[in-house]
This record gives sequence, C-alpha cells and structure tokens, in this order.
Amino acid sequence: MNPAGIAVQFSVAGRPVSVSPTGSGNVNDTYLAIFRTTFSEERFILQRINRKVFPDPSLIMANLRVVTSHVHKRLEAEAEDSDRIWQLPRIIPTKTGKDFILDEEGDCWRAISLIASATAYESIQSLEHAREAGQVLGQFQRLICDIEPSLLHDTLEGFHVTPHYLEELDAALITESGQELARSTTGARACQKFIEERRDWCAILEAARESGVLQLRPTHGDPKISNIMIDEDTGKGTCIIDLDTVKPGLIHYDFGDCLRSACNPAGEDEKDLEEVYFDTDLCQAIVKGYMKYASEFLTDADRHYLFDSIRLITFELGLRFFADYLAGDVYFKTRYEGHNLHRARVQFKLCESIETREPVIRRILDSCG
Ligand code: GN1
Ligand code: MG
Repeated sequence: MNPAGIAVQFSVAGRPVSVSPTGSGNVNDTYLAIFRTTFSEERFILQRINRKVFPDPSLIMANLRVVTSHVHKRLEAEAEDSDRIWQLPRIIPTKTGKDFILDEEGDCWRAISLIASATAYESIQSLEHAREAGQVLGQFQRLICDIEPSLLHDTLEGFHVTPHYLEELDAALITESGQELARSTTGARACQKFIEERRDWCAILEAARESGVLQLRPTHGDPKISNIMIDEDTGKGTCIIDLDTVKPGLIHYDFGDCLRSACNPAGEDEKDLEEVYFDTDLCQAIVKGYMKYASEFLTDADRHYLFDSIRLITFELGLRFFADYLAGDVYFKTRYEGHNLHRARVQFKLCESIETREPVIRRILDSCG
C-alpha cells in the first residue's frame, strides 16, 4: 500500500500535501506527512514497522501506549518546576480509534506526532550538544524508572543480550555462504579475530543480571544521538524519539549506547576508519549531563558496570552488523554491498579506542558519578 493512502486513514485534519521518506532508520520505514486544511497545516510521522524485525507490532504499540501515557502525565505534573518544556511524541489514532493499521500485505503502520522546531543530528555537534544528549537520556530513564517492568512486553527477544548475537554469528558461520564471506576479505577476517578475542568477556552484563547484581528496568533500547532531539531555539535537549525498543532491559544498554554513538564524532558510516575514535571530552560532557538526572536512581552496582556497558554495547553492535553481513544482510537495511561489514569495522575500531582509553573513561565516571 502506498504511504499516502495509509496516511489518510489516521485521525488528522485536512488533506495530504505530501508524504515523503524521512530519517535514517536502519530498520523501519519512516515518512513525514504534511496535511493542510483551508486555514492550518499539520505535520506528523508515519511509519511502517519492519515485520522481519518485530514479529508482533501490536506489542510495540502496547508498550508505546504505556510509556507515553506515563511520561506525559509525569511531565505535566512537573512542568512548572522544569527548566525547559520536555516533550515526547503521542500516538495519533486511526479514524476508527485504533493505534495502528494493518494493510493488505499484513504490514503494520502507525502515526505519531512530530516534535516541531527541534532537530535530531546524525552525529555529535559540540560539547554542549553532548551535555544535552546526556540530560535527555538521564531524564527519560528517570521518567520511566517507576513503570512496573511487567507492564512492558518483550517486543524483541534477545535484544541487547550480547551472547545471543554470538549465537547468530555462529549460526551464520556454519552456512557455506557465511563461511565464504568470512574468509574472503581481510576486513572480514579482522572482524572475526576481534570477536574471538572477546568471546568469553561478552557475557559480562548478562552474568550480572543472572546473578541478581543488576536488575531489569524499563529501557529505551536505542538512545543513539540521532534519536535525541535538540530544540532549535534554545539549544536544549527536549525529547527522545524512536520508542519501538522500549522494553525491560538493563539501563546499561542505554547508557553505553548513548556514549557509543555520541562520542564517535565521525558517525556510524564513516568511510575512513582512521577518523573513528572515542572522544573522552564528549564522554565527560555526556556523563555530566546524564548524572544530573540519573544520580537519583543509580545504585552502586549499576555504577560498577558503567564502563563495561560502553565497551560492550559498541562491541555488540559491531557483532550484530558482522553477523548480519555473514547472514546475507537480512536484518539491517543496507545501501551498498559490504555496508554491514564496513559498519562492523567502524564499531570495532571504536571499541578498540574505548579499550585504549579505559583509565581516562573510568576516571570520568568516578568523578562525575
Ligand atoms: C537500528 O532502525 P534504527 O536506526 O532506529 C537498531 C539499533 C542499532 C541502530 C544502529 C530495532 O536502529 O539497535 O543500535 O540501528 N534497531 C533495532 O544504528 O535493531
Ligand atoms: Mg531504533
């Protein structure tokens, strides 16, 4: 079904002017829809959920309901005492009052409000941007930390459970095509070696969870820099978007992922691996911003694993990209042949840089925490 035909089925005033692709998501298809009446205009976000990734999109929508209702209520209650107007998108219902539409191909479409006059940057712009990104994540985690985790569905089993991605890698490596891809380039061979050297370490967070040292809490799941919106007028962080992966998890995944993404000024798609490194000044700015809100709910055990979370989530994303490359690019959308392999190499370069800078990063965590 074409996106314009879907857009008109949502409860929005006016008629469509345009429905065009927007954003840079690796999984779902996202469109900006513009509708006008004779006297006004409304812009909103329309998305087709990737069925291969999310087998039951109705669970995502149920989680989105729980989280947005909870956060909107808290934000309104705190609005008078806040230093800014915090926002979170809302679900736009269909004309028949549902949260999503299933088209004739069985694809799930949903509409959410657009956060206007704010920008989500693909890569970090400045130290101030970094501090704001940290605040946005800390504030979001604070706002959702009192949601009972059992109210949230596990929409994506195994998501961010690093050993699970090792299993996917091993499954790809026993296929003929996977083996062929793994040995055919020096880049792929380097990735495999990188992973093997860290295989035993990578269950570190899961082991802490299994032994009860770390607990499951509501998490965002994907707080990369391009999901953090900065107000164009004030320069302040205002909102975190892309709530599809909100589910019970370890808050460490979020913390690590925000730093992984924001402290690599070159971005996830940098062509020149020499440009990829972990910037510790940016790290300090993010951690300071994050702690402004997070220090109220972090336990000593949580703090103990913060460094590992940065290293692990970076390693994990590299592993996910590499496993997908070997499996024939079935999960992440790619724009050129070998894209997932290159993405993996970028993350492994970043992971190496994090390992080299471990003492500095630990000092930052100790002094800001
Ligand atoms: C995917 O689709 P997007 O760009 O929001 C992925 C994240 C990765 C990210 C890397 C559901 O997010 O886990 O960190 O790519 N989302 C899913 O850019 O797998
Ligand atoms: Mg996402």
